Amino acid sequence: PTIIRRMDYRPPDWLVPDVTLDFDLDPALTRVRATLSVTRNGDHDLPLRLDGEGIVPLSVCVDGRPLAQDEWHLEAGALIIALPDTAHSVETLVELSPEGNSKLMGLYASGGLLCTQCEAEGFRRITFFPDRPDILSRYSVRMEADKARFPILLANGDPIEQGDLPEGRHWARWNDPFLKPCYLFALVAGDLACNADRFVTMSGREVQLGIWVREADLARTDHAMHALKNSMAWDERVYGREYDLDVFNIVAVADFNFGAMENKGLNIFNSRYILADPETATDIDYDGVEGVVAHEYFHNWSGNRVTCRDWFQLSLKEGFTVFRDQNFSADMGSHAVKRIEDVRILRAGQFQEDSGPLAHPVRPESYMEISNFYTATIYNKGAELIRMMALMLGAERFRAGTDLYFDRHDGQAATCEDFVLAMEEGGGIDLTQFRRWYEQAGTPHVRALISHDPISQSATLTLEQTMPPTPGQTHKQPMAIPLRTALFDPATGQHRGDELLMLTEGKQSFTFTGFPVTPIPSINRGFSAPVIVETNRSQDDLAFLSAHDDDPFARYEAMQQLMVNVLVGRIAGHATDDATVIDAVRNTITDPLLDPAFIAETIRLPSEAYLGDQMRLVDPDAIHAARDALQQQIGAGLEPLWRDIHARTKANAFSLSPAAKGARKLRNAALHYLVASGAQDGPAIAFVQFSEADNMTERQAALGTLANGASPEREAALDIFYNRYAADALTLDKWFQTQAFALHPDTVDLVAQLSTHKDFTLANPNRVRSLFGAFAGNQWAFHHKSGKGYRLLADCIIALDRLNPQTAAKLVPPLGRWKRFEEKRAALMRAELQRILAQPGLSKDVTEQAGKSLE
Ligand code: HT7
Ligand code: ZN
Repeated sequence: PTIIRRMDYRPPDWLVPDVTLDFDLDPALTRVRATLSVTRNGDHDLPLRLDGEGIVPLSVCVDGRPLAQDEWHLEAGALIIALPDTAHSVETLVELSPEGNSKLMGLYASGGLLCTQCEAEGFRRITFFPDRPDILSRYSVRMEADKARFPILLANGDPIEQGDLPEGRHWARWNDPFLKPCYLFALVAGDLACNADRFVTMSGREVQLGIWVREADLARTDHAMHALKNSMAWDERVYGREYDLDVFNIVAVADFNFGAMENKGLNIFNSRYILADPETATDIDYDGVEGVVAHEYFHNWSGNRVTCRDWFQLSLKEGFTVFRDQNFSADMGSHAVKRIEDVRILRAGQFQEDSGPLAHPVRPESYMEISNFYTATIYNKGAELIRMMALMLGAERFRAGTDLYFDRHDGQAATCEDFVLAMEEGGGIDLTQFRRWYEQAGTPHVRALISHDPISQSATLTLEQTMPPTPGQTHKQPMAIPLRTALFDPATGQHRGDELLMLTEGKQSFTFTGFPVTPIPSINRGFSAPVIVETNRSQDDLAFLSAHDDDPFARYEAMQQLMVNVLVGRIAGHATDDATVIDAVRNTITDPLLDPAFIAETIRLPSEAYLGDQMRLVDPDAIHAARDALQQQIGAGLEPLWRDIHARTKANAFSLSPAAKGARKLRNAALHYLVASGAQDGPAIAFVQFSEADNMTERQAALGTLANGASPEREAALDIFYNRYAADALTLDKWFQTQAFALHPDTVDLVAQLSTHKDFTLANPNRVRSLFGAFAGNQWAFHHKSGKGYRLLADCIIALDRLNPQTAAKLVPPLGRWKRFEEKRAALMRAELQRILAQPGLSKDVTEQAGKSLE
């Protein structure tokens, strides 16, 4: 397959100012007639090239004249036409089979609906078009379909006209007045019910809001609607950005390759990020709905009004939009807890990516298949880059920078460099060195050493940065790293203020006077930079910070580091000071001033995967044993407290208030430790919670706790859960996921059995992710020393690749971590990657991921 390089970017040869699309919709056979006004861009005589994939033209007309067969040809799927003048009208006709489209890209059928997914390169599967994000066009769309099966016809922009046709058919026309790239095109046809509402913008315009779902799901859409209205108000308040069309529609579909899609005026969602009620959705699901609704809405400015010049600039819209949705969610709930959650996600996904064979810069230099670059690096690390710029600038200057960016590039396809320039000019800052964050892959390590001179009563903090090599980048330049720091006086428990230290050189020292004793440094407060900090702080220092740090993230971090040190020590066979950890947990859970949600986050043991990331060679069995033992000790050591917390956090009735959510989180953590303690009645208590809960947050947590063990309650609860929810796909996903995630010695065999269960299907990406995505994230089970786990995942990838290469490719990275495992496991993992690569007809998506994973 061809490699696309950033440096090869050239402006388009032809532009397409106007597009008219005519769809004759039918699941088996849809006809698409496209009329493009094309204009020559610059002085050249190059032909018009319209991308196409899996389509052939039934007819081609130029300026109304049908072309003969020798007046056009196909080249790697693209339609090539030589055109004499500077402006023409080009019309093509193609036929598609939406119900035969298992890739879920282009126009496809899902649960009786017809819908589209065009980002990144799906539009070329619908019609011939220059499928690149720097072609901005005005669209007019006419749809025609059977009225009984598809009573609702939606597209981008505003509805213009509609009418009935003979033989039970009907039609509708939608026009989108805004220039947009074709990846934002969308249509939906189906039998849908609407949760309708309205929003009045800051300039007084009324917008009709609609969330469209199957009739039976209507009652589960209120949270999404609430999130949408909050997002609209937040973007006005925080960024001064107002919505611009008369309607904003969201449609939920069951089969979707991703979370959601920000098509102009017609967002299409994976139903898992729209539907929520207490019976079936956990608090995490509710937060997911809120965050993704906001994310897609915020794209209207960061992505749609200002889009990307090419796909190397993907983080321009994704990193910025994640940063915006993270801040929105923090404003809607707890800033401290949201930051902890976001950092946990970053470390689990992005840090791991950055240290493996698939590491790439936030602005990549090359790709084979762009779908493989919708990564944690582009999204989450990209958001951290924006966060660092916002921190260095301060709120007001950051806003001046974003105002300049939006105003300057409205209606354009821009680059990451354009964003940085706007920050520099609008915010008044020099970001020359900071730009390396876009260029260099890998997570910087910062070694921080505190020393003290009693004579001058000064403390010196020496910071040293190193960047590990990553594929194609062996030598790195020092980064500009903003580190929020405070130095605590151990006697008073106070510090003199938070300072922003800029580490810009390989090694730098910062001296602070007026310290009669060695202070305890609190570094990277708020996780101000996405780096790995290594310090010479003792367990006592960490325990001190876990009790006194006034920065919630740093306080959480101190507790986590305390736990990591004990666990890593145990795994290495050292004697460890477990009492310090147990005391620190006791102090935290008995502190009446702390938010219960924060307590629950802080006392959680680091995951097995995170512990693996701390080791050069991962030993999954030793990690599991050490973590399990510490969990048991914390459980047993504080058993009366867990019982007390579990009892007192029981609510009378369900509420989504932050206090109620925090109580549930802490209650579940307490249950977890109580069961881990080995208390005889642990499983029975979990079973009662499972049976009596009036919400999925408590029910699924109890099920997960039971699934880790071997009690009779385990099977009973799994059976009850299945029988209760077998008919609800999103909830049944939880049944698969809970079992695949279970820290149970038989998980690998159970996942093999579940993959042949009658409710398992490769056709639905949510179901695949709930079983195989969860399993591949279960370090102990997946890395079973027999290699069974690797074979199971590889079998799934091979089978899925024939149906849905994009989703198959997302499952490859766990196999690429072989360098971090002992030779026997590493060889088994490599063998599976080689087996995958040897499959005839393997997709570009999986070829790229598996090929790179072997390097
Ligand atoms: N911008 C959207 C990306 C997306 C996507 C990418 C590849 C294949 C299918 C897809 N569906 C949606 C989602 C977002 O970041 O908002
Ligand atoms: Zn996005």
